[in-house]
Amino acid sequence: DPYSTDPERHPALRINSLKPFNAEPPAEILSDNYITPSAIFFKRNHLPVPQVDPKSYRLQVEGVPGGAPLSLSLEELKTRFPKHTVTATLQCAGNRRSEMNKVKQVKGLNWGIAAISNATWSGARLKDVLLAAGYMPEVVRQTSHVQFEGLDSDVTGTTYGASIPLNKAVSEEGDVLLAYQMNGEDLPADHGYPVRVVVPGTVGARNVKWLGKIIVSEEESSSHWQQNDYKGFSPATDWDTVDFKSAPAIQELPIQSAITQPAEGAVVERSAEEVTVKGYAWSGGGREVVRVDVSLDGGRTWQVAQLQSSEKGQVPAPSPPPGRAWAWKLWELTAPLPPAAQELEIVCKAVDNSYNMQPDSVAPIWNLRGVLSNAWHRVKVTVKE
Ligand code: MTE
Ligand code: MO
Repeated sequence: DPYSTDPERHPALRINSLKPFNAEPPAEILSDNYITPSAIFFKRNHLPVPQVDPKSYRLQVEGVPGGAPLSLSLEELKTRFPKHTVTATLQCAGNRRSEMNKVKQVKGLNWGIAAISNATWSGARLKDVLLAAGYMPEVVRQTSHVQFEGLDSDVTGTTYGASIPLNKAVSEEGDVLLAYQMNGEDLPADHGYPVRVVVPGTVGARNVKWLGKIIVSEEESSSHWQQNDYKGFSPATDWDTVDFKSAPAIQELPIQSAITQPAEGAVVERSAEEVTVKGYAWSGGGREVVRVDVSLDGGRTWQVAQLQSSEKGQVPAPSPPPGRAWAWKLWELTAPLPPAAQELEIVCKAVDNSYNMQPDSVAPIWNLRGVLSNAWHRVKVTVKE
């Protein structure tokens, strides 16, 4: 069993698949912490977790035009390059896929609303490592890509791989990291020990774990996950007609928000007189969430939620520079219970600083892989007299 050496996991996680391991925290506890504890951070593995010996580990860097191949030990990665820390939210392209499944069957893991988490990542800047491998902007085509290969592989030896555009990889403001720490500790085995890529603002799939190799190329990664997966299509496209070459690989993700409390089907007491609603909101590409609207009546009337961008009780973090809002915002609204309502249909929708908003329903954005599921999130609760 290639999975016999997988690490132990926190018992609170809701398991979507055991081998490979895929799990999300219960939504109600996701919004308890601004920084998600690593043990309950969602886990998305396509393959067995590789056992990597930190002493013999080498990170290979290849393909830099005009440069030379570079091989770095873990120690060299930690000591030769400045350590940089970024708080960034990771979201799987399949987050909230289960809502698409209710419209029409899609292919993929049936994620709820918690295939998203927020952590603090520390490591070397990818840009600094590429510079050490001889990267010179003048001699590299700006349309190039940076490919990443994981050390996890299937029985045929095929490894997990993905790529990002070169301009994101080398941008001063892109904050792409070769991270060796998560939340101030060595990366946990499930999250890519000893080194993973963190591409803030970009879909989870490009944040390659157990990083073995970096290749600068004029082509995108040839991996299945870059070419034939993690792409968006029209609701009109089905498995007989789909042409994966016709759509770009998902990179920056769209605006997203969801309600973590109360849970679907919860009961609120009329005598409580008020209801508290909590959730998260985030947008890709470093766009900052500027507002979250909440409705208690299915979207007829709205109230503005309070946004929280640091751990409760702590001094709020300074606003990120424009285009570098990599971390989610938690939000909360306490409102009087509408008189006479026996049921509440709670709805949330977020707005980012480009005024992108979420679509109001799932059907128009339904796609066969069930990715990019970001419609208004709706939760029904009962009011008990
Ligand atoms: N990297 C490797 N090497 N293997 C993987 O299976 N899964 C990707 C990405 N990086 C994956 C990987 C996907 S689809 C997601 S959503 C994120 O890792 C999940 O990161 P996490 O498990 O740290 O939450
Ligand atoms: Mo993912």
